[in-house]
Amino acid sequence: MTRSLHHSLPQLRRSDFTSDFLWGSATSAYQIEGAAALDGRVESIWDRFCDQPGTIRDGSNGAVACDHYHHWPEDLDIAQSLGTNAYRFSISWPRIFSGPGAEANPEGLAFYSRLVDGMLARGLQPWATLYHWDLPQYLQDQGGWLARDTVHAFVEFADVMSKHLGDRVKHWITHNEPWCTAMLGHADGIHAPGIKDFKTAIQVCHHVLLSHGLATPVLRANVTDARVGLALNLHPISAASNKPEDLAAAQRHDGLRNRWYLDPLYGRGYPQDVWQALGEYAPQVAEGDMQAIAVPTDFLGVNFYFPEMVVHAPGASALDLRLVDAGDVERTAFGWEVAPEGMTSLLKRIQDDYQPGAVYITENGATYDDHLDEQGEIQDALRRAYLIRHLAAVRNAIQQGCQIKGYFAWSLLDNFEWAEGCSRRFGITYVDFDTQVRTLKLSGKWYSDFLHERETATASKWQSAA
Ligand code: IFM
Repeated sequence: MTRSLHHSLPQLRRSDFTSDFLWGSATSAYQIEGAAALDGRVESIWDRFCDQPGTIRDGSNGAVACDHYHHWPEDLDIAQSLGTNAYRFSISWPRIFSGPGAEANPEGLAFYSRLVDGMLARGLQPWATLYHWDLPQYLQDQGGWLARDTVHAFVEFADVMSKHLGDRVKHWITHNEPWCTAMLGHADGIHAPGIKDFKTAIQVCHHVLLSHGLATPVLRANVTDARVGLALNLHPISAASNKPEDLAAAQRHDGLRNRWYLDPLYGRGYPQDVWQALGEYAPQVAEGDMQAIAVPTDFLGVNFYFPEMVVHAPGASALDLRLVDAGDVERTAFGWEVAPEGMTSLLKRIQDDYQPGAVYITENGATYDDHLDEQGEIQDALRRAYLIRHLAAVRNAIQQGCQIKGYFAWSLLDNFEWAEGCSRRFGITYVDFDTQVRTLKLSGKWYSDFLHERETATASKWQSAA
């Protein structure tokens, strides 16, 4: 059930943030590019996954998506018109490498070169993500992320891309949301490659983290003034009751959701409580792996969407716990709880527990059921309110001492939302997938007013509309 509550919205101005705060929007290759069979791009695990009946809610795929491969100048124009000064995109690995031992594909390299030049020409600082889930299928055929060789293939990919773009791209995100790669793709099987095996997922997770650790020094070596990090999806976790067993379950869930990534990245190794709870599922770790994963980074990317609540439930999962519904709370159309206060507390906890230096909100956004009205407009007042409230949450976290340096709205465009297909719209720009016409939504207009410091952006104007 989607429930929206009428909230009084916080007053928010761009000047609440420092003048060097980075403002952006984010996308990813498979979700927007299309052109799946063009200019030497080979099959990705998502092409293969989407072909299997029943995997994607509306039966769609990313073969065309937003056709950003051809529409990119218009899309970057939109990002520029918003008043953003950064743009986060990802690089499609199957556009660059076509098979084992193959040379990098010149047409793939040229596309990203054009794209980056287009960003720079529009005053948008390019933020490149290397892995946003579209592994080449030929690598999956050789074992995918379960195979340690894929770690080395990733490092080669990072090497080639940073040599090619490093004169212009200084900000590099190695991986987007390793939890999703591992768990949704290899335990739940609801994402590509569709494997359902928890032990595999835990090993995949280790290899993904290791590939981050080994690629980081390569990026630094190739790029003068490189700033390297990765983007984690992190969640505030609570117990459904104060019973000791539920509190312990929440601790374990937090362990696998959050600390399993943060602890090793910040030099503490895998959290021992989770390692023990995993028992036979614990990953194989070679000598030197943990030191590699703990390589210093320049920033932490935080993707924030929703909190989770758990109960102790023996046998329900490998960690003997189950997610529970938080009840009558405000939700997006996805059913995700809307919890801006949770964002502030999560950011504060990250600051206190890990002191990550710089933090960037590399994704934050919401899906609602958007409709074009008779005037051809999308009155997504709920998404606008979501943005205002979450940006206020970021501001509050900064006031509490968090070192947050930038914010990327997810997403610039409606796009292919993975297993949900094109049925879930996260964009601040509406995309008509039949005509490829783009229309800035009310939320996008608000973001633009806010960034341009127009009076129309002040929250009081929106009180009744949320
Ligand atoms: O669309 C995704 C994105 O690819 C990764 N983070 C979450 C978004 C919304 O589900």
